[in-house]
Amino acid sequence: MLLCYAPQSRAVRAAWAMEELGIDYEVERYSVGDPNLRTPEFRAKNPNGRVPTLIDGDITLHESGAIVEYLLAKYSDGSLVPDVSTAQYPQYLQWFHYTEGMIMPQINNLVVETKLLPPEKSSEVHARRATKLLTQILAAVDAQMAGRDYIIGDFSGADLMIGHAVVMAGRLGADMSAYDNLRAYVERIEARPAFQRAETK
Ligand SMILES: N[C@@H](CCC(=O)N[C@@H](CS)C(=O)NCC(=O)O)C(=O)O
Repeated sequence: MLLCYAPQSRAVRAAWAMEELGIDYEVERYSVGDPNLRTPEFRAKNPNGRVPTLIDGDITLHESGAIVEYLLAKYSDGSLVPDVSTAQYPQYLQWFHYTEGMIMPQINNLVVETKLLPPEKSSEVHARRATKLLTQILAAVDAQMAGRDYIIGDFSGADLMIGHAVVMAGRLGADMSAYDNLRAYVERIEARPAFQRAETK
């Protein structure tokens, strides 16, 4: 198993999933904005020239949510995914997909404005708007976390997605001062040894 990885990127989710599941994997390391992601060789693995990209034998996947679902379906004993007959299952889907659907678009905007564009092309107005929207979108996650240690109660595959996104949001400057539950969630995620290993591949 080979993971094309960059630190401080969505590739951490894929590495974290494999660390939690105890899967052996190799890492090909890049950085966000790396010209090596734009080569024809790399684009043959991922047409968008991005990470994560997972290669498992003759299977290549290049969408973080799909990679996490694939790893859980193929290599977990089912422990990180609630059974479809339970009340937790629709909640699992909801928060798993809230990550790329709601949180990440604002994180993308923020990263573009604050990290990727050169100062003469970036816009403080756009960055402020993205930070404000990101903070608003996190309110629903904070409410969901009330009385829970993880997003659906027990640690699950949904945390691999949304837990990572919430950690990223905090590091990028989302205002979590009113979100006590979220701040505790971030601490809980960052304390997991598998998450720590995944961050430093
Ligand atoms: N929806 C995709 C997004 C992938 C993506 O945008 N990855 C970013 C890092 S978080 C990337 O590879 N950026 C590299 C670059 O633009 O240089 C996923 O979830 O995997």
